Amino acid sequence: MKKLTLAGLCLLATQCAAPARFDARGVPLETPQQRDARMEWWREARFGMFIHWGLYAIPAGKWGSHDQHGEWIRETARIPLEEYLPLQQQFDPRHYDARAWARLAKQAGMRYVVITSKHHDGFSLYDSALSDWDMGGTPSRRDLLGELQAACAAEGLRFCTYHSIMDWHHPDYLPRRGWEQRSAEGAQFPRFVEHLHAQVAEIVARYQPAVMWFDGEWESTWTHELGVQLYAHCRRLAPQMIVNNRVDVHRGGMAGFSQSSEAVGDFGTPEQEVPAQGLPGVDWETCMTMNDHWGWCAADANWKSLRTCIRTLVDVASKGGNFLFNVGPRADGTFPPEAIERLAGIGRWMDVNGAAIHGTQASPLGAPSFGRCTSRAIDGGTRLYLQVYDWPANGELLVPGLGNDARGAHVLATGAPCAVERRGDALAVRVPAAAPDPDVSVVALDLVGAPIVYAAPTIEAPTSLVVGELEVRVSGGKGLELRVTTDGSVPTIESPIVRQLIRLTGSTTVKARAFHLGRAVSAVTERVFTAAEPTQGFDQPGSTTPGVLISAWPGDFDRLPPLPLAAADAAERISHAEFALPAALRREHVAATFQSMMYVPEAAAWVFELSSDDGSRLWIGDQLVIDHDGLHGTSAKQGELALGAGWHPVRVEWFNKGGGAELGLRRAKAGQPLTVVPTAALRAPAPPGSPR
Ligand code: H79
Repeated sequence: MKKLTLAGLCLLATQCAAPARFDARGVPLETPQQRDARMEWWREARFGMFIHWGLYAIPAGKWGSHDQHGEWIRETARIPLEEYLPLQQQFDPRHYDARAWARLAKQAGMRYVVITSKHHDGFSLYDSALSDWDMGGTPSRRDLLGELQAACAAEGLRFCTYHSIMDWHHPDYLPRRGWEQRSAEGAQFPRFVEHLHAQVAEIVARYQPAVMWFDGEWESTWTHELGVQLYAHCRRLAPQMIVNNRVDVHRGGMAGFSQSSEAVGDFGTPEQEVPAQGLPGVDWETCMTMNDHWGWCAADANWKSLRTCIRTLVDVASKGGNFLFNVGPRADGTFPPEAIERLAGIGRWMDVNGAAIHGTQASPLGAPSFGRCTSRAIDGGTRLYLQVYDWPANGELLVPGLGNDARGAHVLATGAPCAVERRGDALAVRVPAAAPDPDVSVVALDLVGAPIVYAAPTIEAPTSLVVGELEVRVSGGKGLELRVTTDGSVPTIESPIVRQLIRLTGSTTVKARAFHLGRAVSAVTERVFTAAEPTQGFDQPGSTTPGVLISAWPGDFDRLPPLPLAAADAAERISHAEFALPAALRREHVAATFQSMMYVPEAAAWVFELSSDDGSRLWIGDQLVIDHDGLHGTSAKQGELALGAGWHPVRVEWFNKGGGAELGLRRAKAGQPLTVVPTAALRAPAPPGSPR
């Protein structure tokens, strides 16, 4: 028998320890615990550096008379490819010092770095075997990513890459820019997808990025199916790698939140904004520029103040997200001094207050009036980091709406202990007269046990319509008593405590309030439920043609135009199986109505969800059920209506101005999961002129 070497044994052991198992889509299966383990470093990190570096740094934002371009310069200045190509020979990163970059990130308190391996201009910032439009074709041929990867490793930072799906250079990428003369003849998008997969494999093999950050997924050629394949590809290449949600479609524009439960991707990606309530229940990361551009723009002087930088980091952490803060290096490989200054300032703050950011959780109390809050579990209790923007003039920091006893408090910067007293519903922390930091001062407040927060209860039901009977759930903070009324009165200590679901049988106003230790401790939450008589359905659909009749009109609209009801007036008529776009309508500058009779199997409150890019409306009979008009990326809106069993006339209006085109209609009996309306439940009116 051949002797197994040690290396051979290790190989066997890893293969046996992790038998790869995949779901039907080819994505490796993982338990929630395995997912938590994979995400652990990223959740702990909270703060990372985004680096947008590429050929666009050479013009530095200036092209002709305009000096406010950025990494989009090829598009925004409409530069023909042959005029952009020479930049490759001019790229000379002579002062690039990866160790210096990594040190700046480390000293700022950042834990990971995400650099553009390829941006929308298609230029690979590394020597790619799959392209000549790459670093390997520049005079210096330096391995910029390799140097940064090594520097990150030396500083204990995770190295990650950003790779654009949209590609303005690859001949097989589609669509072409509207203004571009470049021929699309012979272009085959599937070949581009192969190229993309191959580049991702190359980057993973060479640089082992901890995160693969995709972008540019919104164009019409990129689909959910392609997203799933690319996600599965990444996770098969590197099972522990984290992949952002822009690998898939439907991220809901700049809000960055995946709209569909089918969507793949490990975290949401709000861009240039902090979601007001965070994104509860999902991992997310806000990415943001330090001035107004991602790529280097010499004339952009609109730098955020140090205070804004620190407060944005604090704000994101208080909502349970990560903050990916951008630097656009200059073409010579140096960071602009304004960026260095801010990184150093953030670092000075993080040296003192980093414990209030790294490894913390969202505020259990929302945003207190004095600023923000993060939290962490400590032995037998909870530490709240009170992040004070407005230092109290009277030396007393009031934390309202807390039921816990305090174990103590101290100023994070100095360790100085602070006395804590109960003051009604609030804990009052005695703090020194002077704020320890001009921008955000942190006070650590230790509580006994898990937070008992005097928040108003929530009242949940799958619908606000009562058809027959409806179950309503009232819930609220741990350790609190929830009392409800159904007669419109304000809940008191005499009102019944909710122990389970409440059953409604007619129009009812439900009011709920939290009580603790015999006293009302929250505002009153109220929700109105309305008894609804289901609209009668027809016994017959009045047509035997399955599906939907679409009538379309060309035009450049910003909102839904008044669309004629009569299909006879349409410029174009299409028969289609469902409320979705046929290939012929995946285009710009068009509006359409989709008409059908829809079968409803059961009298009930029905919930509908209309998703579209751009605007749309759903009518059932003469009821406007969903108004989702306006210019927007793919996003969904819901509405509800009580419908009787039988056939109902349904009309969807839709338009697309530019960019991607999407339309989808899903429905469910209230409380059930939404599904696409099946073709079998649809009968299209016969097109005008056809025999009856
Ligand atoms: O790399 C940086 C930018 O160059 C890139 N993302 C960051 C991280 C970026 N590309 N485009 N944009 C930012 C703004 C584009 C917004 C839109 Fe859309 C694209 C508007 C319509 C299509 C995405 C999809 C947002 C709304 C719908």
